[in-house]
Amino acid sequence: MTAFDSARNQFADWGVDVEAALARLETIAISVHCWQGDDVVGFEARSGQSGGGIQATGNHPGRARTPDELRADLEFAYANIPGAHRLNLHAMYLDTAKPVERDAIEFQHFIPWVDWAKDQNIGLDFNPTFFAHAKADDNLTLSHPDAGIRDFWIEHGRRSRDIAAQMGRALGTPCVNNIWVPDGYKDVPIDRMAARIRLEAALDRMLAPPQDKAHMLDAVESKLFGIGVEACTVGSHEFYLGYAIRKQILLCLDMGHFHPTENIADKLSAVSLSLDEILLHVSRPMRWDSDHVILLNDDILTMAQELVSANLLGRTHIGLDFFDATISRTAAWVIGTRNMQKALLRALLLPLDRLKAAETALDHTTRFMLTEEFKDLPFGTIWEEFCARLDVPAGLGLMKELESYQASLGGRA
Ligand code: RNT
Ligand code: ZN
Repeated sequence: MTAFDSARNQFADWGVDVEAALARLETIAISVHCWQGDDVVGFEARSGQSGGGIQATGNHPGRARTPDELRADLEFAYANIPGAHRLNLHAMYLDTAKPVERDAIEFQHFIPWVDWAKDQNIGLDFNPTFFAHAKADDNLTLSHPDAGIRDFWIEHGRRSRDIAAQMGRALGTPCVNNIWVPDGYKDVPIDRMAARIRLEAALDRMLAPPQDKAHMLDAVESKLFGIGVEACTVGSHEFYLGYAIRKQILLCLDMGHFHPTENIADKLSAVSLSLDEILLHVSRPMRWDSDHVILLNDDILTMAQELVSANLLGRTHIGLDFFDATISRTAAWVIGTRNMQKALLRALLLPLDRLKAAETALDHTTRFMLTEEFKDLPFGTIWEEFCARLDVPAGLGLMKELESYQASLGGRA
């Protein structure tokens, strides 16, 4: 009997169907964020600094400097992540010979990405870029008091929605277009209401042109605070929760965008009662929205458990949002994405029916015994089998791959 057979039997003893869990896991596409590959710099002429409170720290060698380098790194990453996944692109990653202003971007500027995605058989997601730009230097974009600046960003957002729709149509899978703006105030504002009314009106205009949900889905992402906007974030959680419900669009929950002791997993069942679909930015805040690479820790495990237990996988888009420039960027992508998958696998391998029955019967002792005894089961053996079946390395073999790829990037300045 192989180690896998014996592990499968152990799970079966608890009433858990390992094959069903593996089959389900294989269908879950994670949207891998392009910006971990180059420290959120992008391919516009002005780049170099992200702005808007977003900052990657570190100077590890091998940052992708061109779209071709980024695509090569992504190909390597996908080859070491089991299953088929997606790419989450930002507008600032356009692939053009000449610079193009944000209010002039078009689908044609992203065609190399779309062709590549077709070739790789992956879906694309998209984001307008409302930071790292002279017109965002006040940390105000869609809520700026200057109507000209608001118009500029509304145009950028509308074009991004068009581009997303064309990406979705070209690839045959809806492209989630996520709107995050850095808007806020460093010090205590007098007129929060005016800023929020401006943001709402700008969003209304941006979202007014109809788009086909078969091709693109609108999402809005809230935030608690950022560097330089400590006193007030215009697009707060309450602002966007209400907005997303009223507009019947997706709400994006970023794990770094809440008070550090809030449990983001707990929010899924609550918001899903009022929303059709959810977008997640899976991240790891440390003391603040620091965007550390996700570990296989309790926060991620609880998130995955809620997605499975509340039956939300079918209407949740799982995106990643972290960036660490102190370690190999490709290793960050691969290990981070695999951690999300491992968390989902662990959730899919739980004896949820028994746990739910115990809870319904107020038998909290059984619930407690089950969750704790279950932690000793051989999850790692099942994960290794998943990797082997999908032809990607695990353990020492994976480390060797990651190290030699990183070593091959030595020529990049
Ligand atoms: C910023 C938001 C946002 C960005 C990306 C790059 O705090 O989390 O999602 O990280 O758009
Ligand atoms: Zn985010």
